[in-house]
Amino acid sequence: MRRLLLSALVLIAACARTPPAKEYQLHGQILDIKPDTNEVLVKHGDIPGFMPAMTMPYTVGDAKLLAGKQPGDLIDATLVVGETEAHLSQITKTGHAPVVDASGPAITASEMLKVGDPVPDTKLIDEDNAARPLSSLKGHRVALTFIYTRCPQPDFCPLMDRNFAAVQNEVGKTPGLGDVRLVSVTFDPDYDTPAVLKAHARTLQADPAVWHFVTAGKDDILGFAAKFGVTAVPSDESPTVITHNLSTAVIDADGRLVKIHPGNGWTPAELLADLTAAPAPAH
Ligand SMILES: [Cu+2]
Repeated sequence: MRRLLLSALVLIAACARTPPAKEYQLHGQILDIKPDTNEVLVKHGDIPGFMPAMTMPYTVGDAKLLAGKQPGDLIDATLVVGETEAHLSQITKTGHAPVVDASGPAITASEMLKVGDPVPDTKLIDEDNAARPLSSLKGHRVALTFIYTRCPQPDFCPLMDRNFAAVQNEVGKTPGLGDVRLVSVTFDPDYDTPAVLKAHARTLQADPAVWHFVTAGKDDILGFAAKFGVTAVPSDESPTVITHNLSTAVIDADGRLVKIHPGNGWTPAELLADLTAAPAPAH
């Protein structure tokens, strides 16, 4: 669980056009320190305009920032969010308090799916405005990712789209992968209506028999996304820009989680290998 949380949330970035990194102040408590990877797990309050209160691992820009720090330390810190990474640039100890529960207090972690868990059957609506619950895809190996169509950051949602298009093309050429289905879930349901998703699918030359674009009510979507470690909040610079991270999941033919690829570093070849390794559905 801890490993999953760390990996899933390492890549947080403002999905925003402005190249200069943005800085946010956070106040919280250190729950854990991993000096070998320059990571610190922080339980923090709201970061206005960026993310709600949660427990998150952060990378530090300089290992020296962790010197003398201990779990339990109360801190003020500066979070620098660039286009593809985020790190703490400054940490000031302001006090110390007992750590109540270092093993599992994380809001996101407790909600996150573990490998082998059944993926919940959220009421999803596809680009044809038809019900497309995940249970309708039982018997298919599924790759699922999260996007929004207006994402201005080429290495984020548009990269997920390009990767899925590449996976779709390979699936079409590989007889043993004929059951595979792709699902792109929008976390911007206000804008990404079924009609918008349909136009987006056309632009990507998505095969409607293979690749579905789905939405749902906002609460349903955000709750569903959290299970994969995805947070999506409106940015403070523009109502059309959503600050978010990324997560791509492989789900087996029985609807159970096989793997999560956090962030944008995975390749279509890796996803195809995961899909190939998942048991093919029984005929
Ligand atoms: Cu994006």
